[in-house]
Amino acid sequence: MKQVLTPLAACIAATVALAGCAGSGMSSSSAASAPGTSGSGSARATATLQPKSGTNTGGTVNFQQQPGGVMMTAAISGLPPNSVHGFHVHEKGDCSAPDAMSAGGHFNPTGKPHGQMTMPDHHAGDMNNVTADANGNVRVSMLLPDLTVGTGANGVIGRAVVVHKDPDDYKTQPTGNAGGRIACGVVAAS
Ligand SMILES: [Cu+2]
Repeated sequence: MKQVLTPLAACIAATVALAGCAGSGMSSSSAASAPGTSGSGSARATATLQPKSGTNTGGTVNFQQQPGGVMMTAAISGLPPNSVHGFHVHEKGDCSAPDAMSAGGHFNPTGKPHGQMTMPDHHAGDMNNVTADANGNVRVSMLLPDLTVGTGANGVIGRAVVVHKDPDDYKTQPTGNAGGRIACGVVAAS
């Protein structure tokens, strides 16, 4: 199982209207911009997903500031084959609980109802469901328009990324009825 994302693959997935990929390179450049600032074209953050609720689910989630929002790229492993899972940014950067309930609810700085990213009303931390392949792996990128890579009001740094046991129905309030929390990772500047 590969858990290492290639920047090239992320850029291919993110080709739409993005000029930043050309400069993303293969090296980390955290010194180039102060972590925690928002709006920087190069601000990045990462969450390492840890297994929760007795699962073997893990992975890595990267965030990079782009002109239209935050490009999120995830590599997740250890899921049941072909399974679908709710996937959100949660408000508290605390994955300490065995069931990850310590991460709190969905990150919702603007007080919106829960929904799908494409719907007018949704939490800033609402992301689309992720679907595992036949080997139980996920590789996906999404542009998250309501977030920044920073520590401000809409910032992902200091939040948590949660993978749920079940699919998000995009309508049940405020959780999407996505079931238990099977992996969790705290988002830190990178
Ligand atoms: Cu969630």
